[in-house]
Amino acid sequence: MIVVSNRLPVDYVEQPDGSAGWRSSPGGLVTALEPVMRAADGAWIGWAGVADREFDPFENDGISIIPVPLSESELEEYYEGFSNDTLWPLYHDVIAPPTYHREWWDAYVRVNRRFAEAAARAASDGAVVWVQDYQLQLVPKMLRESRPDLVIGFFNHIPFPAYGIYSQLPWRRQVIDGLLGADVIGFQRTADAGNFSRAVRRLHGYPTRGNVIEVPNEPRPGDEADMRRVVARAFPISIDAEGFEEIARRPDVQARAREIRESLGNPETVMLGVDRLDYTKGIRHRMKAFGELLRDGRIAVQDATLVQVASPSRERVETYRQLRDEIELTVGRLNGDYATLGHQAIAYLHHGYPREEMVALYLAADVMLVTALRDGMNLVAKEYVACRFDNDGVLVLSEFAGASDELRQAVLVNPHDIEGLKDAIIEAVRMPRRERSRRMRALRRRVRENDVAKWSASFLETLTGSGIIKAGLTDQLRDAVAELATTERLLVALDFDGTIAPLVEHPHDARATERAVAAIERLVALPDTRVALVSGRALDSLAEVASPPEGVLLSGSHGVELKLDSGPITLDLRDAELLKLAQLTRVVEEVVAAHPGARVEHKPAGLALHTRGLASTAATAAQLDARERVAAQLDGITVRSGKSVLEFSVRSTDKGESFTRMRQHAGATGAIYLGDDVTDEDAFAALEGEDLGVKVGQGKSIAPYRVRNPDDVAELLEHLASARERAAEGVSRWE
Ligand code: GDG
Repeated sequence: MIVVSNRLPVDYVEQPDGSAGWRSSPGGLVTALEPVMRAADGAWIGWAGVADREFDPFENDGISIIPVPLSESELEEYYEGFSNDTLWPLYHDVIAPPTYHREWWDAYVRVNRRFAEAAARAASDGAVVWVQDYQLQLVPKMLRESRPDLVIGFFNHIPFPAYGIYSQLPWRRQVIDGLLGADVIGFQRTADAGNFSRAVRRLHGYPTRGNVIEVPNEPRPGDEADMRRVVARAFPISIDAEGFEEIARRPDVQARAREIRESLGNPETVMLGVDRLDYTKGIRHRMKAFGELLRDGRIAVQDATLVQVASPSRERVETYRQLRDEIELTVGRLNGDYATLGHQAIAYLHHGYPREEMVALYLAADVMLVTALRDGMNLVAKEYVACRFDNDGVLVLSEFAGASDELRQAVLVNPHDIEGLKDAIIEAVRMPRRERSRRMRALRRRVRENDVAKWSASFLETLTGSGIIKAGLTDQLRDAVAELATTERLLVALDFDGTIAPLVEHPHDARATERAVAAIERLVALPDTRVALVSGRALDSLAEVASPPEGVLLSGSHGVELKLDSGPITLDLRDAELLKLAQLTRVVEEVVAAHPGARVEHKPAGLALHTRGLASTAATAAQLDARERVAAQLDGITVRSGKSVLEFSVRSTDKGESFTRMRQHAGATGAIYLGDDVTDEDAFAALEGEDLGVKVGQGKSIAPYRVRNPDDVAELLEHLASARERAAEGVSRWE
C-alpha cells in the first residue's frame, strides 16, 4: 500500500546550530494509517518540508519514506499559489476571493505529475495507492494512465463546493478528470459527494446513480470503450479518540489544566478557540460576538475569558498576513476596552503547542467555540469531546463544519448570524450541569465509536473489498435501515444464494434461513411493502428452493425471467438468439464432458457452468477452457463469473435492470438491495437516491454497507421488519 500526500509524516528540520535530522509529525492521518502501513509493508510519498533539497528514500519506523523534491518557485506556485490561494478559497465557498494564474496551474500539473511518477515507480503490481487531499487532485488520472493495474483511492479533506462556485475554476474539467482516475473518491460530508457528482454530470454528462459514477474507459485499440464504476461518497474523518482520552486522564495534564485556569485569574467561565490562523475558521466572527457580549454587559470580564490559540499558518500568503493583522488589531482593541489589571478579555496565543498542552487547554475550557464559516470536518471539535471524560463542557459548533453532521448534540450555530451566535454562547455559559452532561455523553459515544481507525478501515474496505467485517449490524447500518423503514412504499430486494440462503455444495439443496423466511413473511404482510428475490438461477429453480410466500416478486436468470403481479414473463428470445443458444449449449456440453465433476445448468437465455464439485485448480482450468471455447466459436455472448460458476448468456440483461424494473413495478419510494456475488454489483449500481446497498461477505464492492453472512442478513431483515411495523403502527395511530 502506498499513501501519497503533499507532506510526509516526517519533516526535515535544520537546527540553528547547524545540526539537522528527521522529526516525525504525528498528525491524525499518520496515527490512522500507521498500523495499516506497517502491516502492508507500506510506503509514504510526499514533500519533506524544505525546498530545493533532494533526499534518498529511507525507512522510518517500519514505513518506507519516499521524499519528492519541490523547488522554491514550485513551492510558491503549486503550494502557496494554486493550492492555497486558488483551490483553498474556492473550495471554502469563496470566503476569500480565489486568485487564478495560468503559471500556477502549470506548476500544479507539473508537481502532480512528479508525485504520480514517484507513486508509479514505487507501486508493486496491483498495489493500493491512496492519494490525499486537494493539492494532488490530478494524481489519480495520471497514475491510472501509466499503471492501470493499480487500485486507486482519493480522499478530499476539505469541502467540495456547489457547482455554481466550482464552475469558476478555469481548469474545472481537468480537475474532475483527474479525480475520476480513482476507484473510490472520499469526501467528508454527503453534501460534498453530492456536489462532486453534480459537477461531473454538468461537465461531462456521465450517468451517476447514488454513490456511483459511470465513467467511460479510454478505449484500447480493437476494444470497444467500456465503463468503469467510480464510487464517490462520504467517509467522515475522525481522530484517535482513545489516544486523546489517555492524555486527558494523565494527572500531570489535569494539574496543568488547573494551572491554566489559575493563571487566567480563575474566571467562572473559560472559553476556548483552537484554530490554524485561517479565514475559514470564523475567528473574527467569534471575537465580534464575544466583544458585543462584553459591551452589552451580558458577560463581565471578571467572569469570563476567551483563550484563542491561533497557530501560525501559511504566513507567506498575503490573505493570511492581512487576517493576522486584523485579528491582532481586534484582540488589542477588545483587551484595551474591557480588560482589567487582573482579568484579560482575550488571551491570544499565536503559537503551536505540544499535544499535551492542547489537551490541558481542552480540559480547562468550559465552553469550546468552533465557529468555522466553512470547514471540511474540524478535528478540534472531536478532540475536545474525546478529552472530556468528565462528561462536562459545552461545544458550540458551526453548522458549516463537517463535524456538525455527526455532533448533533452540540449547540449548533450559524456563525454569520452574530445575534444567534451571542445567544448560543450565553446558552452554553448558563447550561445546567445535567444538560451539559447529557449532551456530552451522547457526543462522546459518537466520537468513540467513529474513530480514525474506523475511518481508514471503512475507506480501504470500500476500495479493496478486504478487511474484517464485524459480526452483526453496525450502528450506522441500523440507523440507515430504521430511516429507510419510514419511506412511503418500500422495496426489499434480495439475492438468494449466499445472501438469505447459506451456500451449499448442491444448488438444489440451498434453503433460506428460518429467521430470514420469518422476517420476509412479516415484511410481506405489511402495507406498501414489497419483497423481491433477484437471482441468477432460472425462475423455476428459484421458486422451488425459495418457496416464497404469496406476493413476493421474483427475477430469475439475471433478469431474463420475471414473476410480477401479473404472473411469470420470460423476455422472448429472437430467432438469432435461439440459434446462438443452441450453439452455446453444444460448446458448453463439450467442456463438461472434458472436465469430470463440472455441471451445466440450462437457463432460458443461457447456461451456467458449475465448478463447485471440482478442486480449485481443476475448476480454474474448466472455466478457462469454457471461456476460450466460447470466445473462439461465438460472438456477442455475455459472460459473468460468480462464485464457482461461470454464466453464459445470449441476452445481456443483468440484476441492475431487474432491480430497476422491480422498483418501478412496486412504485417504491425507497429500496434496499442485499447481495453477496459479483453479479449483484450491477444492482448496487442501479440504486437510487437514499436506497441502501448491503454487500454480504468479503470481496470488492461498491455497496456502502456490509454484513458477514446470511445470519447477519436475517438480523437485518428482522430489524427492518420491526422498524417498518412500528412505522406502520405510527401511521395508523395518526389516522
Ligand atoms: C483540514 C481541514 C479537516 C492546531 N494547532 C495546534 C495543533 N492543532 C491541531 C488540532 C487538530 C489539527 O491541528 C487541525 O485540524 P482541523 O480539522 O481542525 O483543521 P485543518 O488544519 O484546517 O484540517 C479540516 C482536516 O483537514 C482533517 O481532514 O478536519 O476540515 O481543513 O488536530 O489539534 N496541534 C498541536 N499544536 C497546535 O498548536 N499539537
